[in-house]
Formats: sequence, structure tokens, C-alpha cells
Amino acid sequence: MVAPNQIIFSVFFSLALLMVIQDADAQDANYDEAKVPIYELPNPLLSTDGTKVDSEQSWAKRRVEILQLFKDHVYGALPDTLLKDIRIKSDTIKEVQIELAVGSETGETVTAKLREVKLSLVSDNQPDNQVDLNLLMFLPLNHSNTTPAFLGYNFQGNHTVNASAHITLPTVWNKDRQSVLGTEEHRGSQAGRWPVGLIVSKGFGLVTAYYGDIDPDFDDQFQNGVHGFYPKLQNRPDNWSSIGAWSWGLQRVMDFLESEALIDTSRVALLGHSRLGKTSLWAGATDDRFAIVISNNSGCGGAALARRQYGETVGRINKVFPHWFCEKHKSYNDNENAMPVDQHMLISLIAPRPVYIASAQEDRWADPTGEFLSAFHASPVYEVLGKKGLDIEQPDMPEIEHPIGESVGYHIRSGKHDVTRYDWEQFLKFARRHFE
Ligand code: GTR
Repeated sequence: MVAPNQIIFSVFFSLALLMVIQDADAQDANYDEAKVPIYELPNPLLSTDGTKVDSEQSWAKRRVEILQLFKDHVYGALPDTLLKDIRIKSDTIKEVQIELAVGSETGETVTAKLREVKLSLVSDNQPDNQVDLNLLMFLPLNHSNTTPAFLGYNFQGNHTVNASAHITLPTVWNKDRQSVLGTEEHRGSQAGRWPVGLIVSKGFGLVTAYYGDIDPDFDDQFQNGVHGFYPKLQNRPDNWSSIGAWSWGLQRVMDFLESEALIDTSRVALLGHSRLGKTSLWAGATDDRFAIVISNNSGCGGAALARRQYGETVGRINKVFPHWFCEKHKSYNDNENAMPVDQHMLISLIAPRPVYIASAQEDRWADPTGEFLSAFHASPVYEVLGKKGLDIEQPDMPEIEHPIGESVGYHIRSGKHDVTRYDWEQFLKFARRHFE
């Protein structure tokens, strides 16, 4: 038995160590635009056999090719036996009515339904293996199958999303790879990232879950979480990665939502921040049931162009997070130009569905310019499909807090790596514009 103070100490120590390593790397990183190497991006509209893509039909073929390249070289394979051998059991744990503050200043509130559902993923092939995903939902009072919703993972447990005492304290993974009970003290600690009252007041539901439920975020050679269901997808160059597993988990949430009439599943906006923003892009690319995809400050392996080698690089991300991407991806450490894809092509896989990329000015580690350029270079694919993408002629970054774009939306705001109310206001506007 480990004493709680020992756990706290080692969590603190591991966190401090990680921060020291990250700080050193972050300081060594390139933040000089003049040192960005000259690079040539692969063209999403040029097939491997040299055919130019200029129609919906030719894009459909090219899309298959690009998707496969991302599976082989970046995120790894996904289980293709979906739901033939995995069953989802759902138990409603709680449903209560709550009052939520819409804004901190006005005193305005909105009444919502807080609902908790435990999804148990059970494998027919491995009866002893079960993974539970605890969904937390905030729904407008009169929600129905016409209510649009946002879906996104949280980083630290459902109880951190909002301070409501109704939220069941979950188990979460600490840095020592121990599953521990979340504490009262952390209730609502991430509430600044989740303006739930605002979301509900605009007529949207919010569905969230702790990403560690699906796959704990550490390198354990893919034994735990949902990886245990598909051992055949490991020990190969295109192994099912953690970003792949988290993406797969979001798809299972969608399966559940489709089986209930809680919300309108044709109007689900998938959203993620940082590593979970990388995840939302990959989930959106591999499952077209997500009607809108939003990626906030996703950086390297997310929206940012790898070839720029600005801020976090492929080599650095694979060193610190060896489980996020597939094995093959490591062959591009300090070798970005050899990749057959770059991240603008990931965004293009979401076309013609609306996609939104958000950056933060001080988040240089995530390379805001690289995130913007990806959105820009994905836009020609939208145009082939009859949509307006970012809808600008030249790749000139917009001013701070001046959102741009049609089916590809983009903004850069002032401030740090985070999800703020400003970001949500733009996501809500974008979603309303496309859903209405
Ligand atoms: C950092 C990592 C980034 C980003 C971030 C996060 O340590 O280097 O790629 O994903 O974590 O997810 O918070």
C-alpha cells in the first residue's frame, strides 16, 4: 500500500522532472522563422500515380490513398472489425437538473440536465477484458434528437470540467501510472476550459469523457486500455497508437449516441485541445459521422506542418511520447522531408466537412504559423469539392482575434496554450453557422 503523501510527492517529482525536460527541449527548439528549412509539401491533389485530382470522383480515390498513408506512417492501423467483436453496454448512472452560470459577470444562469452514462466496452473474444468509459453530458433541458452537441475528451477527469457536486468522482491516472480516485479539491479545476453554461445556453449539448479511460497516457507497450482488445495490431510498423486508440474511443461514443435519441448525431462537433486536438483531427479523418472537427492548439502531429521544424518536432515528440504515434513514424525523426504526407493532408481528409483550427500567439511550441499554413494548404481540396476553405488568396496570417474562413475556419488569439472562453465563442459561432 502506498501512502497518499508518497503518491503526492512522487506525482510532484515526476511532474517537476517532466517540466525540466520539456523546458530544456522547449528552449532548444527553433523559434526563428529564418531558420525554418526550405521544404516542399506533398500535394494532396496529386495522386501517387501522377493523376491530378480535380473532381469529387478523383478526390474519393486520392482520399483513400492519403488515409492509408497516415495509417502506415503516422497514427497506425485502426481495428477494422469494428463492433463485430466489441459490444457496448450502457448504464445511466445519474440524471439531475442543474443551474449553470452562462457568464461570470452577468449572473445569468441556464437550467440543464447533467447526465452520467457508463459505457462498458466488452470483447467477445476476451470475456475478461472490459474497458469502462464514463460519459458526462450537459444537455439543454428540452434536448431531443434535434439538439446539436459538442463532443470532446477532457484531460484530468470529468469532475474537473465543472464544479457541480453532482459529478461522480472518477478514477484517474497519475504520473506514476497508478489509478487513483479524483479528489474534491479538483472539482471544476478545468472549468475555465469548459464554459458549459454558455454552450447549453446556445442550444448545444456537451458530451465529454476522460481520455485516460480509453488508454492511459503512458508507454506500457500497449498492454492496457483498449489496446488489450487487439493484440494483433501491435508489434508492427503501423501499430495501433495511443492517438489511434483515443480516436477509436470517440467513435465508440458516437456509436452509443447513435443508439439513443439524446441529441442529433448528424450535428456533432468534435473538439480537442493539444494532444486531444491531434486526436480530434485523426478521429474526424477516420470517421465521417463527426459533422464538424475542431482542433485547438494541436501543434506537432496535429495541425502544424511537420516540415517547418518550428517548436516541437517529430523527433522530440516521438522521444517524449513514444506511444502517441506508430513505430514507422519514428523513422521520420529529424527526417521530416521523407514523410509521404504532411499535416495539411490530415485536414484535407475531413473535407468537405467543416474544420476549425485554432492557435494561440504565445504557444510557439505548437507553431501557430504551421497550424495556419496547414489550414491554408488543405483549402484547395475543399474547393475541388465545391466548398470555400480558408478563402484567402495568399497565406498571410490573420490578425490576432480576427477569425477567418468558410468551411476551413481559423483564428489566432493572444495568450498561451489553453482553451479559453474566446476560443469557445468562435467554435460556437462556427458550429451555429454550419449547422443552421
Ligand atoms: C506537450 C506536447 C504537445 C502537446 C501538449 C499537450 O507536452 O509536447 O505536443 O500535445 O503536451 O497535449 O498538452
